[in-house]
Amino acid sequence: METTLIILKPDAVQRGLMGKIITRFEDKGLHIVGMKMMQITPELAATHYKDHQGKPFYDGLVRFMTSSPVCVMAVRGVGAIAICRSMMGATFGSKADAGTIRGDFGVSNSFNLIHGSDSPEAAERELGLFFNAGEVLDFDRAITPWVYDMSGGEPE
Ligand code: IDP
Ligand code: MG
Repeated sequence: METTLIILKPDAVQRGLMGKIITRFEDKGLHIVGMKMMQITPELAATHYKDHQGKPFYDGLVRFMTSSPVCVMAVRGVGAIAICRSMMGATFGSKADAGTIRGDFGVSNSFNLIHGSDSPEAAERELGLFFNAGEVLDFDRAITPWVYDMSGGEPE
């Protein structure tokens, strides 16, 4: 099982879209194992987006991410990182396919509603940035044997 960091960005929170977006992950069968609202500090935004420092959109990105509260989630499942990225859609709302979160709920290229880790290394790093020890919970979910075929012992 992989666990990935999802951030519902300030535009998703302000536009009242948290419930609709969270429902997509739950409906897919993914397991939400951590969730909280928080205000991102400029320091945290800089650390999180360190790979983008120096790019033309960087200052605006940090301003946006710190402008209003976000909802951060730890989302677990087999292949959860790639599944969440495909559910999010392409970076720009104007280009994202219909059926994806960015494609269905937004048109902006910078206000694109959602962040998701893009690799196992990024997921581990980012979960550590946004969640304190004990905030990501390990618990069994009653529906898991119906979400996955467990007949071989492993979720399939
Ligand atoms: P991702 O969120 O799909 O992984 P990245 O390329 O990692 O996309 O960029 C991080 C975030 O920076 C994007 O989600 C978006 O909010 C913002 N961003 C990226 N490229 C641009 C741009 O060209 N103009 C404005 N904002 C951008
Ligand atoms: Mg990225």
